[in-house]
Amino acid sequence: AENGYELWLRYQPIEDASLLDSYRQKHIALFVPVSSDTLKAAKKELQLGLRGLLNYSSQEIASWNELKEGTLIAGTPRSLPGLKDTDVYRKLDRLTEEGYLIASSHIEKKAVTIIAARTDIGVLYGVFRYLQLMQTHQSLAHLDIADSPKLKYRMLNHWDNLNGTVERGYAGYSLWNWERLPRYKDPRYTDYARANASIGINGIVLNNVNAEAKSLRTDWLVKASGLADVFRPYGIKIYLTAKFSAPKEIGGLDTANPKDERVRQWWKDKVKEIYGLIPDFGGFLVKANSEGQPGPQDYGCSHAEGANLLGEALEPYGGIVFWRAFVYQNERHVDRVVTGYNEFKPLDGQFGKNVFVQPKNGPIDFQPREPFHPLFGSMPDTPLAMEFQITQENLGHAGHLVYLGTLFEETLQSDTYANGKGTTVSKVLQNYQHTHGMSALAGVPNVGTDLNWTGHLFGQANWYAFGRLSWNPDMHATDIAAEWVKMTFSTKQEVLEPILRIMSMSREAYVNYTMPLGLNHIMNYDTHNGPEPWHNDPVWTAFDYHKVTKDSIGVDRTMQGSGATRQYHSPVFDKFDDLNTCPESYLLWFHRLPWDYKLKSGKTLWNGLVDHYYKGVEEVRQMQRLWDTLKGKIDNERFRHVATLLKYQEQEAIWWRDGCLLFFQQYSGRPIPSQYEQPAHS
Ligand code: GCW
Repeated sequence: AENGYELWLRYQPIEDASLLDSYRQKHIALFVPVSSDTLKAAKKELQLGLRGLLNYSSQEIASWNELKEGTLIAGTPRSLPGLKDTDVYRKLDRLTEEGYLIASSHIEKKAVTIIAARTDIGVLYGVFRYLQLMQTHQSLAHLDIADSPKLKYRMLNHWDNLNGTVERGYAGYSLWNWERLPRYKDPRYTDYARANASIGINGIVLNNVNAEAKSLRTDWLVKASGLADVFRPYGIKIYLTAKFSAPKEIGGLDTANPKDERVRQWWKDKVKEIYGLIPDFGGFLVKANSEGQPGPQDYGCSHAEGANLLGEALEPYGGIVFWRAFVYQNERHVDRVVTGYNEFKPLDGQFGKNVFVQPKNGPIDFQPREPFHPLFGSMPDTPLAMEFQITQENLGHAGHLVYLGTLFEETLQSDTYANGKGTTVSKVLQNYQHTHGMSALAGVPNVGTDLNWTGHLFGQANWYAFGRLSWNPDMHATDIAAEWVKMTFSTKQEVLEPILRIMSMSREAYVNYTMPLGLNHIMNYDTHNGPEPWHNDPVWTAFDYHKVTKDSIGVDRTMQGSGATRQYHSPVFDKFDDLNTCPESYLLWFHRLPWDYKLKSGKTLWNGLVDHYYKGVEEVRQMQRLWDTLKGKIDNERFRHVATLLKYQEQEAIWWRDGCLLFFQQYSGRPIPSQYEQPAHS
């Protein structure tokens, strides 16, 4: 059944006869000696792929003497000593530890293809890329590919609770069956590792940042070691969240004060125990002094002192700390946007060598559109990891088709001007590799026990796009989308083209029908789906985010207001601060404006706002029409799944549009222009 379980690793038969023939010629024989679990996994994947794509089994050979025309060779200088005598050998120097080469070559006048790497994991990555070439119907003649990841730590941060639920997860329950671990290893774990390795993910935090201390208890560590065993051949290390109060909660101490010698010793002992069970354990991810979580500030210590406590314990084993910078005060007079920067910027340079500070992509909280977080470009002496959300907490859960590659690219390609023009967020992240020897990108995944992993089939594209960008943060979202569609649906133009159009318009459509012109955080207070700009309670209200009155709407974050614009380097600061140059997509994020303010179109702010909401709904209808052209061109099962969800999305888009406009209209006192169907009062 076409239920989506196989993700982009479907390996569907090549239909075009001449293409098929040309591919088969390249695989007359296979020469892949395996001496490790990783190479075994690579070979197994290769065979699975070739069987599916070419419906053909290659002859296996065991030595260089048997090489024949049309042999595919894969390995490292260790697994394949003969590599040293080939023309690809010297090119291996250009790769990082995890990189690979794919090259057409000749050995003793016989045409062969070589997948080579310095390490076994590089070979596995090369195999996935090689299969991708065939999945996307590219020529295998004259290959000369050399590729290495541009970021070192390519992380998924699961928000999985130990009871099997997933915080902000919309695709079923947690994949981890803790009750049966470590003795029963669900085969699905292996498929999960394959999917992640195919896009370069090399680290998985197993549990929620809203942490439970018991995940660090011996019995749970033993369970986690079972997952580490499954993931290891695929180059994936496991990490755990560390609850700062663990020494108190499970360690029998009366404090978790980082200055207390017993606390320091407890963490050292705990880490030692972990490495005894999981020799390649990755490290800790920590949410501290944020939304009620315990942290070093409980003891008058700084975030740096807290992070370094864990960093020092992990250091002897090569472990890493990811310390989140998602902090804000629950006080209404403090602009939430400025807090992360204000707390962390002064600590630049105080974090240990194996510590990342991890802000979210923007300064509020995974909104449909945010300007990049101003810490990027402002902490040159501290390696920063960036956290994206792949799960669509504020982007329609698993009900809306929203391709996030576009959002990721928008943030990564934003220019911070930290070292002049061209210092994009992506370059900032990559630069830490040079200055600190480490670099990272993290994503909160959207996977669960749903048959298709992500709830909405198109959620798979967001997982795929995140992985590709963690490997190379300068890739273009449209190129990634094209790869994904070809592997997931078809390479045929009549399928590819409409799906690409849907994907590329989908994120802006979502912004239009939910939070256009820089509006943010007006979603339902609890579920974070659907509109609730009217939310108003004494502690924390949607009014703090839009500040609507009869005169105006938006938040003044210029130098006259909260000064958030000052957190950006010039000329970004000037661009945002000046109403004349502030992009309209961030207008109400940075500026507070009267309802009759004239937009670039010449329309009033009110009429422009109405236009965006109506346009968003129309765009969803256009997505439906594009999707309908696929009827009969793809399998019915996936066709109907997406068609049904697009209908649902249209209804929710109308809910958003009408909910927001009817609410804001009470303040603007202006009509919905008559050209539009009028919102339904219900
Ligand atoms: O936006 C909020 C989410 C919380 C989440 C928090 C965070 C894990 O609604 O569910 O908690 O962000 O990122 O820490």
